[in-house]
Amino acid sequence: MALLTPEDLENLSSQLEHNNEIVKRVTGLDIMDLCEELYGAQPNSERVGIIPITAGNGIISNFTASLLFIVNYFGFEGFITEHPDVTGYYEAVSQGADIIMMADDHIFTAHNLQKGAIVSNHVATGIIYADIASRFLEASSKDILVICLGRVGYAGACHLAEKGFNVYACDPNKGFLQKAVDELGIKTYCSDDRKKFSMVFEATPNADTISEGMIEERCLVSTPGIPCGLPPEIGKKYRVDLVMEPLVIGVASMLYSVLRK
Ligand code: 2YH
Repeated sequence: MALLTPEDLENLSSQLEHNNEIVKRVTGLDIMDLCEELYGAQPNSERVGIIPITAGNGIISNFTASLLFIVNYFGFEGFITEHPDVTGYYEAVSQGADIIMMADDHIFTAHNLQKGAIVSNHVATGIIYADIASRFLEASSKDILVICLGRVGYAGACHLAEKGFNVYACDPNKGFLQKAVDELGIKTYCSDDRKKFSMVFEATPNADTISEGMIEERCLVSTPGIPCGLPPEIGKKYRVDLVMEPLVIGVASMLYSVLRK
């Protein structure tokens, strides 16, 4: 997954509002209710310590402030540590954090120190975006397309297979595809099949991964990918409902995910 940029994090609040409306319209649940249902848990005054991390490419301006906004929006208490890195970790735990959130260039994690639950942003993001796609009220069948089986896509495909959906997947990496076929029992999607989907979970970091041949009119595309895999002209022509947002939905999934063991 690409490193977030400060520009990705602009207008987080309006992006959240916009996506919340779409999620509610297409699934019947808003993001908060969907998280509660997905994980069977609710926040109970947990304190979230958010630690800036300087490793690798270093601090992304707005990143920890955006996390604090999200933590508060979903009803958790939160604070950003004054110091980064190990000193920040010591500070967070000393100040009574129940949940630690921090990210370097490779992993963004939430760790519930009370419950011993830990999750990566890749897995939590995959699960929630796949789950949103699978809840499409207007779905024409239980067939669902997963585009890309990297860390995000695989986690989502696994969740969908466990939920009993007919999961079809494509990935240019044949090894990834075979692994998912063997481990999850999913089917490979081939454009020659001329099969079209009403539910699509797109998990690539690339633009233009969705073509006309893949989708039904008025389908739902759920994607955390930056840039968006759905070309705008196809989205318009097929009147696609698009759920796509850079941070909030994945972080909500992380927070609720670590509320249970
Ligand atoms: O954006 C990222 C990475 N792509 C990992 C995310 C995995 N989905 N990391 C954010 C780095 C934040 C920085 N270290 C900070 O400001 O603390």
